[in-house]
Amino acid sequence: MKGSKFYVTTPIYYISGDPHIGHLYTTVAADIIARYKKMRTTNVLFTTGSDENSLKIVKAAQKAGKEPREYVDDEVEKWKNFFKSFNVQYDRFVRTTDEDHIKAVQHVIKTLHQSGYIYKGKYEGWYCVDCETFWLESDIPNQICPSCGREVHWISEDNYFFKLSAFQKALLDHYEAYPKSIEPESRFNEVVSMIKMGLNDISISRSSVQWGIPFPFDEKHVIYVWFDALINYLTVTGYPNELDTFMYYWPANVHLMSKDIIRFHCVIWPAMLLALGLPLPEKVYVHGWWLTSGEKMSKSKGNVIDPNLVIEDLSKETGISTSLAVDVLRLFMFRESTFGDDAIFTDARFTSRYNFDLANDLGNLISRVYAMTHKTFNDEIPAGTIFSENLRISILETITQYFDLMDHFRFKEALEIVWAFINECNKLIETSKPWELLKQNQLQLYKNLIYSLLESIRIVAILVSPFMPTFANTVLSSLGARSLKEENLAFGKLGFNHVISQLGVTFPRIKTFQSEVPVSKKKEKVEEKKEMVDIDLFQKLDLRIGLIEKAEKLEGSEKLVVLQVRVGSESKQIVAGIAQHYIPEDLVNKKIVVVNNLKPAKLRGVESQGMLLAASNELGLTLITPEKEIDSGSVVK
Ligand code: ME8
Repeated sequence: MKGSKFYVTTPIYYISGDPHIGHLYTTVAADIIARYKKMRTTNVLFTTGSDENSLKIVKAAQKAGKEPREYVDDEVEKWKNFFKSFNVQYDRFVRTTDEDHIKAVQHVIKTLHQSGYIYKGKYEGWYCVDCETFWLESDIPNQICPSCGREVHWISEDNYFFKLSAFQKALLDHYEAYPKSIEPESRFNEVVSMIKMGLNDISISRSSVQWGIPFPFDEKHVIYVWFDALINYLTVTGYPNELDTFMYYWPANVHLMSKDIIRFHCVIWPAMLLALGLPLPEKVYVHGWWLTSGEKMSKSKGNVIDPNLVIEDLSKETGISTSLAVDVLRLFMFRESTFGDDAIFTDARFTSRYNFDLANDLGNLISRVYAMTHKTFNDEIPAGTIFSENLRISILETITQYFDLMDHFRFKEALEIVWAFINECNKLIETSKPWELLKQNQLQLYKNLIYSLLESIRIVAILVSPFMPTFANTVLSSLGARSLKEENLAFGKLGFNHVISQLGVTFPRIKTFQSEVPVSKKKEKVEEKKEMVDIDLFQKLDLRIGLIEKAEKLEGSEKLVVLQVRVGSESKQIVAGIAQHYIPEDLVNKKIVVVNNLKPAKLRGVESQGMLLAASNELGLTLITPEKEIDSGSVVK
């Protein structure tokens, strides 16, 4: 195998539930990375898959009245179709029941046994079936799993163990040498302190369970599901038999996942690789959670965002095709979230992103430029050159910054750069006054302008193509320019005289949108009536307009944000329970209503010198803000 390579993975999913936006997020992130790398002519291996040898599967199969094998064969098709419908182009969907995976796992076990890293012992301890995780007594006050909150079970059986404890120093040395191998940095620090606290050997077999990969030299045991699952990252490279592809693709360039599974990926997995004498992955990139109604999505809470429903609603509301609606959701997920931080899905955010970024900015640019091409040139691309030196520089800078940000998985910022360029093009239409150029008979300048704008649209289409592949291909083919490769990002690739096909209104505006759990399905809430108060009591409250100048999440709290709020000439600190509804950076510069004369109180040890007003219902929470511009410090009455 020749040339540069990039190998990107997602976790392999437990397919006993339906896929939701969280699973889609990781998988589309990998797809975006893969498409971006292909744009830059790198050989890519992008894999995802299903984690099937778990107890969860046995339970779900029983519930469905099926044998585990029949159950996984049925479920896996749902997941594959789901990813396909979101335009995910993986190279391999690995199943842990695949023959080559079973062989790879058994090979690893044999190798580690021969080298003395696997030994037999007795396991006694707690186990969470839902997380497939062993827990120490000290981790689980009340026998409740710290990860999912469900009950844990006591296990006592003869097991095989992996000598994880032997790798504490080697892992710490590795992380000291490669501090960028886990990102974001906060996750790196978390992992290093986890390792410093000491590592115990881990049980890697179960004798009381039949479903799973048999231990190669002791068939009474099956291999612990996590030990088996992690090895999928080797299986897909051809390990251990296809040495050429294995040596070409291994180590992985990046493993993507969310924060709940970093101990497995950043402690156990590298220790297994060290024990095998194999190189460690270049990077583990840990993204945040998608939250809805302020909580991590989970089926049991009934707050899961179903991406199919989002697409269906959007398509119905706007009339755009479902494949374009897929692009919109793909774009939204990465324009809205900072990759690495938690993100919140609400209809309001989805609608305003769509209306501002697509209907206004991008959609307007395309319809204005295409309309001018139609009107003056009868849809033919005019023979022109770059309109101005500024535009040339701006294109070059946009591409350079985009590459740098995409290389570091900073998707949101990369898209911001592209959108800044889109808006520059929109501004160029206003400042260059094309209708006046025509009136003044400056035809060549007008041709240069239209050609440059069509070229800019073509370049934008290539830049957004990893996120919005259908949109990119539609635009490119309307311009008669198909290639998504990096070399086509150069200005001047668009052929003259091609007759463009008009696209109409690419993104019609959304007026209403509803894809969260409908209110009607939520439990009825009993209206809470409060006793009547007289006006004197109300007038004792000093309500003021405040301007949020700074907002930070309170370390160690899921709910609290610490705000610095200007109220007239005074600045005060307010601790508010809104972290699950707002991203702190989005709060800065918002004007809110503050209860200014509330006695200070301490929340989680931090002083709060007031309170803000907000309204909430089952779907979420919204801050009360003034309807018109008004100075901070103004009295609210
Ligand atoms: O953990 N927000 O599988 P899993 C963002 N089989 N991402 C989310 C999410 C959310 N609300 N919910 C899920 C397993 N994810 C194991 C993995 S790998 C060798 C074995 C994504 O089905 C995220 O990537 O529970 C998370 O790490 C993964 O789904 C967990 O998937």
